[in-house]
Amino acid sequence: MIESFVPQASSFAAEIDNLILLVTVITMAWFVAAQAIFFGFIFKFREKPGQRAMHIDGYKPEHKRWITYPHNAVLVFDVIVLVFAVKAWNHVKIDQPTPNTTVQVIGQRWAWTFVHAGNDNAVGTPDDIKTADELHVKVGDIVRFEGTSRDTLHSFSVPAFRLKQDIIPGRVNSGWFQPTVAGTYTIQCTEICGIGHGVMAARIVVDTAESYATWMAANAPSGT
Ligand SMILES: [Cu+2]
Repeated sequence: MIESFVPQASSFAAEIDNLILLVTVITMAWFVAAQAIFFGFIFKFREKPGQRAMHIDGYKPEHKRWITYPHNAVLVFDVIVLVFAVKAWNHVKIDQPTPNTTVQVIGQRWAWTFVHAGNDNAVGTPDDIKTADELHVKVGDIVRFEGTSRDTLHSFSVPAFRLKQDIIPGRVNSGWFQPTVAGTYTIQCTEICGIGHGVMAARIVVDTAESYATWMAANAPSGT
């Protein structure tokens, strides 16, 4: 359903969408039920000839039950959401699978710069490839990212991957993703970081193995 608006292009995108869908369905069902009962009672117990509208203060046990029973049911649904949320959190944020490559994501007002690992798959070596506002990764690779900021709070977000990570000055905020569909997707800063925040967009190109090799060769620093 959500994928008809934003494509699912990472290994954990479907899990995040299912979680959003679960929360939406549960809250919608309760909203509709609560409103139906609310307006149904207003209509049924309204003042009409031979019947006065009643003032109910909610202190009698038979009235209070209308709050306590649904409240307990909502708590049960809370626990159900929590189980799936913790599962997704562990999968996406806590477990860090062994990466195929690493990339540095650097936020500054108001652009993203990236340091690609190059052929040795390690950053901080002479074959690193530095780019501004364009990140290249290979489809199927598990990519570890290390996010740093040169100035203020930013947030690295790739909607098609259902990925969002705050980038905090003075820290390295790391994470991972595995792109599953080749294509070009939007990167957005999702933390209000100043007057240019709205234009702090970049793109991520998910290359096929061949186009990734071509890009790496074309952009390799001279002498490596
Ligand atoms: Cu920003």
